[in-house]
Amino acid sequence: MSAIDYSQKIPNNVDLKGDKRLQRALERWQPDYIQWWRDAGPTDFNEKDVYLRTAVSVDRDGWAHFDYVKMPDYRWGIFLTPYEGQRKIGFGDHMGENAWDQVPGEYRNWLRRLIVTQADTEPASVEQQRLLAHTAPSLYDMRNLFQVNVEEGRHLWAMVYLLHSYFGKDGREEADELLERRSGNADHPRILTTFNEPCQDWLSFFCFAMFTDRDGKFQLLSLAESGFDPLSRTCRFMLTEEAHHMFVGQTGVARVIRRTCEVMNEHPDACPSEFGAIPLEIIQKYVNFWASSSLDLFGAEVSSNSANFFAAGLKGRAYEDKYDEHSALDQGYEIQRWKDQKLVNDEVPLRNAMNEVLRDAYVKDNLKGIDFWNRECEKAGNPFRFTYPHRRFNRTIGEFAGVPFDTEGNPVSAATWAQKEHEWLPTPEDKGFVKSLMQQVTEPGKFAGWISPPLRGINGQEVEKPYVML
Ligand code: BYC
Ligand code: FE
Ligand code: FE
Repeated sequence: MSAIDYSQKIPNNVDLKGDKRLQRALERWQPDYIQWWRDAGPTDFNEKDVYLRTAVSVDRDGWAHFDYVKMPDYRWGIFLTPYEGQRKIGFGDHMGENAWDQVPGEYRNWLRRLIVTQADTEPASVEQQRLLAHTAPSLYDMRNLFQVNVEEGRHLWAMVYLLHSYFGKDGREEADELLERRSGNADHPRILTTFNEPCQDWLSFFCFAMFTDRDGKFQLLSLAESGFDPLSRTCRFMLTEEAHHMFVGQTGVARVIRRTCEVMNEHPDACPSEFGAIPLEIIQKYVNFWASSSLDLFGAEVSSNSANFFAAGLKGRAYEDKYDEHSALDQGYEIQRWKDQKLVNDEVPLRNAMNEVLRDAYVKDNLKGIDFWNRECEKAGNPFRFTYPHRRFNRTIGEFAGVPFDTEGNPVSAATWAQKEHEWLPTPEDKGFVKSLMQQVTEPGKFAGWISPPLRGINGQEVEKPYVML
């Protein structure tokens, strides 16, 4: 294991001090990053002590250190999983060749674009979540929000390290622009759709962490296969942090469901909204929105970009080792397309379907989370069951973009869509109601009335711990 050098301004296990030019470039970027954090990150909590996990090594069992820290003092560092001898490229046209320690000239632009797109999502999510602490349902939840935020900040660092180290002047320019785009800004938006959507209440935040951070998991898995070794090793370490983000999402929604079921059992003849809980139908609509928006993040079903990335060995499939064959040549993939107002089956070359292959794996992973939520209903004796919307529902990217489908994937007329939309997606009234419940709770161990407490605290601590010192 390579040691983390904490005496440096930028904690790292990449021997930054051995490369003075790079170190200086990153040290010049650092104050701009902190300024961005103060301008666009969590507002008004920068002077508070927060019980946070910091990555201090890449040791499987001891990588995290928990302590109180003020967020701007968080030690955002650069950690790659250790070099484990010469890796071989595991797929595509360069299968079996040595993985690259430098960027191959012919793939420079594609690789930069992939890294910039990945990087852009990280600060975007922090921007989307910047006001949420003001309405946190507990100190436990506020701390989890900040944990996710600082780690997304670290993921930005991870990508900026690659841009600065391997892409010269244009890499440095891209790194600067990452601090200039803003989520939802009409003139200067973030790159991908979902990262420009407002995320202004905690039900949205939990759905985002469940569905959108899970896109992160799958994109990182596919980039972890990359023939560009520094990217692969960076993504591998990012994945260790990502698990907690999805935990926050999945258990967050589960706790909302548990609370609603409890209220419904206490008041079987009333709408739970009368008692300050969120009706299960509204939760389902939020699920429909964030799930469908996040499905767009995999790109078009048929994509020559994805074929090029795979052929070049830049972006593989999640868990590429599990496949028997790694060239993906001379193979087809069965997909559905929307042609002449009809759904038709079509077989496309497998390499062109790589976005869809990754989306398949992602959908499967989400279904486990839906089952987890339905167990909450079952335990409470509530007959309601959550569903995952069909991948054709409410899409804005790819084959089904802009075409009306119901949540089960059946094509519907524009008139039916207009009539039913309010049953499928949150209405302004739903959002208004959810917003009306969002009141900050700051007493340690206390929780807002619309959400149950978690089963346990963070890092073996009690739920009552003052996770944020206000
Ligand atoms: N929004 O050939 P296609 C995370 C564009 S999340 C807007 O299908 P491709 C995180 C596309 O760029 C993980 N535009 O595209 C989560 C292309 O543009 P050009 C983020 C979109 O390239 C929570 C055009 O449409 N990581 O880490 O095969 C919190 C044609 O489409 C969208 C990555 O995304 C969209 N949704 O696939 C914090 C990994 N979809 O060339 C963090 C890196 C497509 O015509 N990115 N377009 O200008 C990629 O691998 C690919 O860029 C994509 C797109 C899979 C996103
Ligand atoms: Fe991330
Ligand atoms: Fe994340």
